[in-house]
Amino acid sequence: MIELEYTNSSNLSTRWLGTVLAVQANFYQVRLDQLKVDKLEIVGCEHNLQANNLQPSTLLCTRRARLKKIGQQVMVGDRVVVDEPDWAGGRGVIAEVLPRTTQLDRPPIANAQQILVVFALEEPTLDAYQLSRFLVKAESTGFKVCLCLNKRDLVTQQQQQHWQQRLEAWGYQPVLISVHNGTCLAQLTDLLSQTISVMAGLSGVGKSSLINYLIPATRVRVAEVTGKLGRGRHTTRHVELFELPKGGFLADTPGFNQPDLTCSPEDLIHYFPEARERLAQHRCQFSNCLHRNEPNCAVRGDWERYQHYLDFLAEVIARQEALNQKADIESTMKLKIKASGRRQYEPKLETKKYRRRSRRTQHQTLDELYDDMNEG
Ligand SMILES: Nc1nc2c(ncn2[C@@H]2O[C@H](COP(=O)(O)OP(=O)(O)OP(=O)(O)O)[C@@H](O)[C@H]2O)c(=O)[nH]1
Ligand SMILES: [Zn+2]
Repeated sequence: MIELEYTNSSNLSTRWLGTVLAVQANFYQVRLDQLKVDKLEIVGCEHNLQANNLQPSTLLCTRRARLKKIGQQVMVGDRVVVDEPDWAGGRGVIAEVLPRTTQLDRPPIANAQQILVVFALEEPTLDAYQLSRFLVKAESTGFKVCLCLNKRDLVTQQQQQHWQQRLEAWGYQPVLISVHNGTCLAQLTDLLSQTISVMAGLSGVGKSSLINYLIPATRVRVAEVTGKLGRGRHTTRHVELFELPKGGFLADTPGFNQPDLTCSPEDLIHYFPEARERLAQHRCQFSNCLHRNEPNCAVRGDWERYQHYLDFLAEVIARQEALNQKADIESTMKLKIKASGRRQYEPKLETKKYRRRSRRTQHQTLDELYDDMNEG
């Protein structure tokens, strides 16, 4: 058990607990909890606060040199202990980073518990394959995945029903909303409260609009939908946490259109909830079944996204083969960048037989050299 001491007599030793909202260069924006920490006991990730009431605040912090020295990174979402707040200047120093419950590397966020995949029913037109790719990528984090479809004002009741049923068959309970009309947003607010959620989705689906609606004080820039594809411009740049009025935080992530699938071929099937369901009921005959043509496969069959699975599988296999090939090349060749800037692989001169030897060694090892030449 780690115990952080707190001395009541001096303001300088006051310690506060907060959440890192944004990171820029060596500065951290920290939202302090509403409560002042009198005594903080940490057992694993649990913490226990005895506190008195003071106003909440956001401080711009640096981190203690000691943290830098031990290589302690501070991420968005981290729970941190802030020392010596300078209330007038709005500054503070991060003294400790509490143990993380989860860690995402891309985007870099600590302590998130769910991914909110946001797509639009129209503008841009909802594409099942693209949505499937986002969902698979989201599932690969191991977090809970929530699905939200925006712009319901742009489609008919029938189209809404169609997607609702179709996505239920995929194993999701989508929340259909319209940020413009404020429809069904209460349901979404409940899903997001008291947890850190990471939002992901195509550019232009209304992620910034959603944040502005849920947290009106933020005023994130919203782009006009432009161009033939009906997509908004990329306006979201950094990872940042937004505090929700009912508690919890929402992280916006830079818009991206084609998430790479980087999982292993064996893991891929587990990122399809409807296939997980099949696997929970029956087992494939072979433990290394990739669910293509293997006999007695429990997964192959009549489900809508089976073809998506096969396509994604081909993609992850190709990616893995390319990586293996690259590793092979790099173990025997080295990349040289020529004066012209051209990149070229050359054999590594590592083995004895290619190295230039000193005269003395040459003489001493003539026999060895002779053997080498004969072998070559
Ligand atoms: N009809 C309709 N349009 C919406 C709705 N929500 C957002 N929009 C519009 O969709 C466009 C794109 O919205 P943004 O909030 O910028 O989209 P985004 O997902 O944040 O885009 P990136 O920042 O590029 O990732 C804007 O023109 C919004 O006004 C909605 O519920 N209905
Ligand atoms: Zn199988």
